[in-house]
Amino acid sequence: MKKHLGLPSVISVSVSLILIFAGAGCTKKEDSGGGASEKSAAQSDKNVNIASVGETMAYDKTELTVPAGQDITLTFKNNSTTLQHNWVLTQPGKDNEVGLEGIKAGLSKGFVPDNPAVLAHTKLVDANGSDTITFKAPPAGDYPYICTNAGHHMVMKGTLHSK
Ligand code: CU1
Repeated sequence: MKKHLGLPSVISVSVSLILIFAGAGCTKKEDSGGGASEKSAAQSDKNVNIASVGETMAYDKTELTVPAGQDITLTFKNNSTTLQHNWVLTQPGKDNEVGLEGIKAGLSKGFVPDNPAVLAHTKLVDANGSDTITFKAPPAGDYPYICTNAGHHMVMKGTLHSK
């Protein structure tokens, strides 16, 4: 059952297309914080660590880079003392749809909907907890990741670069 999501979905797709074209036309990355952050964003690794930031709805990394088609081991550490979070990787342009369906899926499903656009996900991790998953990195491209705990996906998100 696909739902028409209207304008936000259109905007999301448009933004994704813009990002795809921007990425295709230019391999130079924005310099935002000097060499160290550039390296961490560009570094491609089969072992990935990501965490939540304090009591905020944010990941400590908004960009991850992995080698396409390889088996990836990802550990998500939840540093909050109160909030539950997860890490959900989706097909390009599907983050908002998956986030909204996740709310409906509810706590019993860890807010992860039964949707083929979900490529990989951790469990819903309790405060101070962590979860490690393995998954095959998708074909080369840019894929959104989100936390699907109810209300988080609009702000708690990032992009996985598979290359
Ligand atoms: Cu979250």
